[in-house]
Amino acid sequence: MKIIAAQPFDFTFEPAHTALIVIDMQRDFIEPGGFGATLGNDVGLLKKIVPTVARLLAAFRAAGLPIIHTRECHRSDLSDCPPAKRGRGTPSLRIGDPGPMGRILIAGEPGADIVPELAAKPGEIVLDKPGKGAFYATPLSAILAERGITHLVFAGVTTEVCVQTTMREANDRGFECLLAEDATESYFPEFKKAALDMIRAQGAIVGWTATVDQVERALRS
Ligand code: TIU
Repeated sequence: MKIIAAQPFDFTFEPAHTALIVIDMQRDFIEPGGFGATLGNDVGLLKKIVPTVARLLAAFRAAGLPIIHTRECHRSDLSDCPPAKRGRGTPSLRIGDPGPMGRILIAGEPGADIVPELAAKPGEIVLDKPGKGAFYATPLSAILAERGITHLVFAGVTTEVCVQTTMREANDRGFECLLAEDATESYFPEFKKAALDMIRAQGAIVGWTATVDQVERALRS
């Protein structure tokens, strides 16, 4: 057993049953001209966590633990994109429209790829998901069950949208969940703070939070 000095209290885990899930560190959310930018967001904030996420990936790789990368994207015929999602709001480009990094949020287009600094290594799982939560319409439950995973460490973007949705889905499915606070980011700093606060409130009602330093220290211990 290992222990992460987390909030609101220690997170105890067995490395053999623990995996890292890195959510949607894609060019479409992090680089100019992608999905995040079409929604009117300043993507610069998200770019800043790339080195921290890289450190967390390196720690899990060094420990030989499973790593799952997710990508929010849709089939090229948009058959898995609900019209309600595509039609929402007044973005500058809609899902499937051609943009500077290819068609917005479409699988196989350059924008849907993970930023090169965080690319998956051989043996790591890359999971495409049509929703905000990574359990919806994906084989994630089966992938985790096959490997006997009970504990999940989360990183990625954005904190209050895809990361929080996936963490809540995992919590309801019985996983013990910890979010790496400095390896996640939102376009809205106040939403990041609120999401972290609500995750660990009420005795870790959704899960724990800890810094990448704290996770690294536990993995090395
Ligand atoms: N817009 C926003 O904050 N997020 C998303 O649309 N997807 C993810 O969080 N990945």
